[in-house]
Amino acid sequence: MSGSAHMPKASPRIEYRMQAPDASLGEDVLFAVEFGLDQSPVPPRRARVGLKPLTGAGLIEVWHATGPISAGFDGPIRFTHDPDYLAGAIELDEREFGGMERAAAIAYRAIMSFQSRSQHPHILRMWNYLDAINEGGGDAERYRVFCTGRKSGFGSDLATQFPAATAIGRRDATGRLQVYWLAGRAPAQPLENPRQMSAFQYPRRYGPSAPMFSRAVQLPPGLLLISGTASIVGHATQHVGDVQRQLDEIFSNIDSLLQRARQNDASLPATFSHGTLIKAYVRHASDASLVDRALTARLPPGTPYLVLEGDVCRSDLLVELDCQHAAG
Ligand code: 3EB
Repeated sequence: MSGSAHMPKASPRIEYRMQAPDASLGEDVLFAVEFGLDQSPVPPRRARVGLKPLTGAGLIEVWHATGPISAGFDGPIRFTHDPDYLAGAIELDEREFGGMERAAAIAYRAIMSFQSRSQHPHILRMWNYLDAINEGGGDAERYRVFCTGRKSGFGSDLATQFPAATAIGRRDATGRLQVYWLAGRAPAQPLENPRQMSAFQYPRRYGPSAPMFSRAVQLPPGLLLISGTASIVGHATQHVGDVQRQLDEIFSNIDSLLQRARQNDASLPATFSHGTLIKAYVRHASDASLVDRALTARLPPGTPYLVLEGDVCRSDLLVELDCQHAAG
């Protein structure tokens, strides 16, 4: 853990805000993420996730800055930072790198090299969006190939101090690998879920290279960034073919992580609250209304959330949830 000299003054404040895509961002914004199939150029300080919003169209995810921001480039990486945090993004066309494995390895090697030279060296949370994630059988499945490239690009520096992460598939036949991330001047506390095997220890049957991520990272005080969470207990998929039960299992998994995190930080609410940001990914658009009902029942009235049409990394998983849980 960091000494107090390195503790950030504030956790990054993240919100979902309804905003026209062409409206400019204030100087108090570190980075923003928009969602949709729009093809127009992406303005600076932004990423666009090419998944269709089934609920929450027009919401953008705003990462507020903790102080003055500055922006730059490092090879294929673009970044902005404030005194405490850094937002980075890289997008590679797999076809220029001879396929998924090498594209992922090169992207992650670039990220690790950049981060090791950065004033904000600690990677906290990463999002990965790739084309046709479930294409290919067995170990040739593109998600597994991505995991191999990512693991090789990560190298051995992180040991088990992995960031929280998400990996979701688009269906746009672009061959575009998109990674964006949040890093900090100070490290966060990685957390594992008592109900789930650590992903980086998954058995061989799920692929030759385990997915290198932590179930959550905790940024005291008052912020928990939870990885994409699916209907997995131990290492096994639960409730194949039943989206309602998969969703209930996900809520149990998230609840378990919240209770685990509250042992370290009692300021975190025990249940979903106004500081909870949920991003749901559904494989089938026809499941969105079921997810809507479940989320509106659990979130305080009026809390914005997103349901995106996206493919989960095991073909038997129908739904996955990203969750950022903040106090206050
Ligand atoms: C799982 O728990 C479901 O490869 O970065 C969730 C979050 C999942 C992140 C990743 C994968 C990733 O294994 C899949």
